[in-house]
Amino acid sequence: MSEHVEVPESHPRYLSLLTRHRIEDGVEKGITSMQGLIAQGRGEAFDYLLGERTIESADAAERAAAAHFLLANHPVISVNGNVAALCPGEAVELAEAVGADLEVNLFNRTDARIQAIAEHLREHGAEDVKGLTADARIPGIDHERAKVDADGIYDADVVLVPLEDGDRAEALAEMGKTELVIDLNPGSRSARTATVPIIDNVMRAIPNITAHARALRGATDAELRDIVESFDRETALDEAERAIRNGSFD
Ligand code: PTJ
Repeated sequence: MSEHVEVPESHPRYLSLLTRHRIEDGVEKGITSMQGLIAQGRGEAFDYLLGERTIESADAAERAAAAHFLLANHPVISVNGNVAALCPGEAVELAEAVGADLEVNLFNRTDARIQAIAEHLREHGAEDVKGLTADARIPGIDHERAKVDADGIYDADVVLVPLEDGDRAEALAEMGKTELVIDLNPGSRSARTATVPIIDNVMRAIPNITAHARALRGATDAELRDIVESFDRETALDEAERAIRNGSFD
């Protein structure tokens, strides 16, 4: 949190204010883009209506995501400037829990931001951070998000894409990858394209996927496949939309 601002934990909007400070700090450190501030504002509005909680259908999506991770041959967690600012330690912990790679992939890509994010993830315990080589391209995308590592996202069978824009989500789906998308907007193109749309705040979703993965560690492949197959993406999207439409303005 910014050193100059202290928010008491008793403040009714403590978590939301903490989130804002993390994003502000991210911008100050050269991790988060200015557009990341705007994306955060949009996400906050949806989260407010959701009641800033993980709804039941999102928890089911997080459990299905954990099962996908545990069944994967090569899972990768894509990290952008918002995720790096909001939950770097939690992303590293999830990567360790499910044996996934972490790869920096940016919409507003600059070398300086890529390096700053990789360094920030290392400071939070990451040993190997991908995304710096960028020696492969996702077909069908004409912006910077196409740039991926050949032995990272390009080769992955399961990719977690938090706070995505729709283009890459669609292109990754075209490549036949299983996409786990975290986005507070159930109507966003990426959520609508995802194999598993997780309509939750990334700060709650990532630790909860880790918790599910730990709980499922002893499960057989058949049990994991059962979890994957019984998850219904349309229900998850509908439930989230209903919760938001009925959300309270208190
Ligand atoms: O770091 P970069 O350069 O890769 O840029 C990242 C951003 C997020 C700026 C870029 O991907 C972008 O512009 O995204 P969009 O198109 O604004 O979409 C962001 C989506 O994430 C929106 O649907 C928001 O509702 C959602 N969102 C914002 N904050 C959160 C969130 N979803 C989950 N958790 C959040 N904390």
